[in-house]
Amino acid sequence: MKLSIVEYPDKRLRLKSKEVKNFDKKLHELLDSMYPMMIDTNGIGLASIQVNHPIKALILNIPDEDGEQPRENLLEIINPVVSHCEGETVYQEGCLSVPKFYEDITRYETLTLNYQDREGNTKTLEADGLLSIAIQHEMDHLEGILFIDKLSYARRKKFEKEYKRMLKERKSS
Ligand code: Y12
Ligand code: CO
Repeated sequence: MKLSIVEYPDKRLRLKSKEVKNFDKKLHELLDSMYPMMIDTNGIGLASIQVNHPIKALILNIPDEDGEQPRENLLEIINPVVSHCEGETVYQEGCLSVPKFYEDITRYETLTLNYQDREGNTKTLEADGLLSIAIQHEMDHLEGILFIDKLSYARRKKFEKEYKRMLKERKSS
């Protein structure tokens, strides 16, 4: 399946993703195509809405202590629901749909996640650190929310100005 990343300010990123009901070949093909796309673009997380498939599916591959992302560490998360979260943490986030921008964002420190795997099996995961942050970032995508929406008014204004300039430069080069 050929995929490309949908980038801000594309309105398709604002759609609310639909629950996955069929755990079929089509879903597996999508997940299988998202993985190389994420790795080739140096990503650690990708929601299917970012490749123009607004369903509640996301993948994560948090780098290990050597900075490697072996495929066996890949998490495929379908229909996620956070059942518990606590604490607060700040991390400089980036997003494949908002290229070249990184901003400090406050998130819950730890969470408990209920989700389904690609076969529809129910799973529970306790997450902290980067995994917890990445889950929250990707789950926001499922609601049409981007990390830049969490910036202060002044920071967002600055971002919009810089982003516009970046797009213009990219177009002319
Ligand atoms: C912590 C914070 C945010 C997340 C969400 C997942 N974010 C990413 O995977 C971001 C990837 C990313 C990759 C980039 O590199 C390339 O595109 C080659 C990048 O650089 C540029 O746009 C130039 C920006 C972001 C998880 C955990
Ligand atoms: Co993102």
